Parts: sequence; C-alpha cells; structure tokens
Amino acid sequence: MLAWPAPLLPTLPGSAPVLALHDTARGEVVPTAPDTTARMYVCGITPYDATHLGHAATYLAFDLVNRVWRDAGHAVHYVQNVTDIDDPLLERAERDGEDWVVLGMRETALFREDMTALRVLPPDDYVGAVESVPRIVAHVETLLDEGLAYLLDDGTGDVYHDIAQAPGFGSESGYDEATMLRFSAERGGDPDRPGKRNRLDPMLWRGRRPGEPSWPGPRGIAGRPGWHIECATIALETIGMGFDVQGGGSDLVFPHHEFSAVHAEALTATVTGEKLPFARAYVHAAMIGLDGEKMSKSRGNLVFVSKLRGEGVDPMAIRLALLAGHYRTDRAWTPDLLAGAGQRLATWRRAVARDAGAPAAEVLQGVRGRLADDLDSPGAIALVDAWAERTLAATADEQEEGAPAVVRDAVDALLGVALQER
Ligand code: 5CA
Ligand code: ZN
Repeated sequence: MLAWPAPLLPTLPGSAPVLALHDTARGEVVPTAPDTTARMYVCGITPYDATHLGHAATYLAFDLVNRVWRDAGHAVHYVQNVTDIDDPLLERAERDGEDWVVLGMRETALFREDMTALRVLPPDDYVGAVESVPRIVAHVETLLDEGLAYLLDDGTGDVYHDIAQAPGFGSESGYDEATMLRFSAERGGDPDRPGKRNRLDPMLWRGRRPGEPSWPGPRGIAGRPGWHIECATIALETIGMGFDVQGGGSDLVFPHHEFSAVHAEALTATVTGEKLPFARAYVHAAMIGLDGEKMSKSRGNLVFVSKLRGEGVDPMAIRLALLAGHYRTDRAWTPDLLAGAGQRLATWRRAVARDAGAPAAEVLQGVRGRLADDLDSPGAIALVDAWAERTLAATADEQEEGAPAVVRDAVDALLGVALQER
C-alpha cells in the first residue's frame, strides 16, 4: 500500500545516547540494541472510522522511537499494517449500507492525511491484510501440516492454533489464565466457543459465512484470515524474526501481541528449526481517554484529528498536547491540554525566531537524554520550555548567536514539531 510523504529530518550536531524502552515481556526498561538498521513493527489501524487522538498518541510514541534511532545514526526499517478486513469494518459497512472496500480505503486515506499533518515519519512498508492473504494462507497451511493447528469439527471451516503446543505462550503478556480469558472475551477472542481444544486458542482462518467476503484458503476452504496471523505474516515478510520493537497501544498486549508472537515463533521453528523470539522488545503506549473512559471507536467517545484540523487547530499543537504526557501514562484529552499546547507552541516559535538565544548545546543533549530514557517527552518539553524562557528573558550578554536555529532543528528532528511559521 501507499504510505504517506516523509517530512524533512534535520541532521543534528553531536552524538546521541542509546535508546532504552519499557519491554512488556521483561517488565522493565531495557536498552535497545539495534543493528545498523533498526527494525520496528507497529500495529496499524482498522480503518472503519477516522483517526482519533488515542490512535494519534500511539503513533506519535513510536514516531519518537524512529526519530531517536535515526538521530543515533541508525537506518530504520519501519513496518505498519492496515487491518483492512475484520469484523468491525464489515459491521460498520453493513450498518451504513456502504461497500467495506470503499469504507476502508476512505478511512485509510484520511489516516494518511492525519499522519502527514502530524509529521509522523511514514513506514517503509505499509501493508494491508487483504493484499497479504495468499501469504497468510500459506502460513496457516504450514501450521496445519505440522499438526500445530486444527480445523474445528463443526462444518464452519474455522481453523485454530493449538496453543498447548506453543512453548513461548504467555511470555509476552505474563498474564495469568483468568486475565487472559477476560481479555480474550473482550478483544475479539471466543473463549466460550464449543469444540476448541483450549478456550484461549486463537482463530487462524475463518471459514466463509453468507454475505461475507472470502478468499481461497488453506485446504481449499474459502474464508478470511484471523487477526493475529495477519500481523505475524506481515512482520515475517518484511523485517523477519528477532526485530527490535513490536509496538502498539496497551490494549494489544493480550491477546494480539501474545498470539502474533506465538504464530510467528511456531512458523519459524517449523521452517528453520530455530527458536527465535518474534521481537526483542514489546512496547506499549498507554490509553488516551475522554470524560473518564478509554477513547474507542466502539464506545464512540472520540475526538478526531481530522475534525480538529478542520476547525483550524494547528497539527503541531495537537502533537505537542499529546507529547506533553508520558507515553506509558493513561491520560485524558481535555480542551485545556490543547490550549496549553497552543500557548507553548507560540512561545517556542517566538524564541526560535530570534537570531541569538540561550546556549543550545545543553538543551540539545538534554532533550536527547530525556527521550533516550524511555521516551520522556514531558521531560524533554520542560527543557525546551526553560530554554525558551531564558532566551526570551535573557539580557544581551547571555545570548549565543545561532542557538535558536539549533534548538529549532532539535525540536523538529527529535520531537517532530516544526517551529517555522506556516
Ligand atoms: N488494527 C489493529 C491492530 S493490528 C488495531 O488495534 N486497530 S485500531 O484502529 O483499533 O487501533 C490502532 C492503534 O491505536 C492500536 O495500536 C491501538 O492499540 C491504538 N489505540 C486504540 N485506542 C487507543 C486509545 N484510546 N489510546 C491510545 N491508543 C489507542
Ligand atoms: Zn497488529
């Protein structure tokens, strides 16, 4: 699929520290150790509605990962999927009497516009589930051949992964069975379905149902793919096993990231005999809420990026408002947050418009240090605030010629906030 245009990325003087991130599997902040090319997979949208501020916050968190790695001299192979076939997409299309393909394409196009406006670096591979179906089918076929997957005995054509045979199962989320059962029921699983070997077994292939789109499938069974095998397949096809960061919102910790990892690890073990982990770190962004509830399409308590843009809100203010909280802290969206970000943006713009300002080297290294420490964007923002205050208040003898330009580039490259007047 087409991604979106990349913003220009200024090169900064000096050198950057190693990025450390919180890994859900290990439950602690760990240094990343990418090769020359860092590899990252971030779960993309299910395009049945417009991008809300929760989605935006999650993609901004991983955009910081991308930017910090690049500043440290790595190339980054960034992959994102589009879940362009799934139950909620079909349900919304049915409700609105619309073609599901048209709905998915329209919302994906809007997402691209939102990401462009927010200056999110685009993925190198932007891959839809639908275009991946033949490769997904081959993977399901392999798991069936190996006896690791089974066909349900009820004539539906549904295929499940037998997780009793998956040694790594549970190591990503670390949840106990009761928690897994609860999240499975809430997030697209079917723990109460009769005939499964284990209540938690995830669906790999859903046999064709009347009125639903379908593709030729494993063992000649027409249908459509399960959710987790889509992301496992897309990651395997693009960046392979053992990549640096698997990312998404915290609502993907279980079942989605657990089962993507289990599917991919089972496939790799059967093909190469190697017991490689899917990802080196599983990184999760906290939830953005509105009026005390998680912002979600199913709840309908949404603030859309495109709506704010349409009202004339500067996308850089949206970006700053979301980055003003730490990515691992659940937080609420409020009008005050946006107003505060707008004021901050205006102050920063006034400061970088000067020819001279408070010394830049310290703030540059400070921002690098804060972001490298598990993406402490509030800490980084506070340093720029302090610099702007000193620049705007300072007496002439404290001023360093050219400092504002360095800070402008640092804020652009590292925080992704463009400060030149538009
Ligand atoms: N297509 C799947 C992933 S393969 C999916 O979860 N799509 S989504 O459209 O529901 O969400 C897209 C991304 O936004 C996911 O990473 C999800 O975890 C994240 N997300 C959803 N709601 C919120 C929220 N309220 N706050 C923060 N992130 C959120
Ligand atoms: Zn995913």
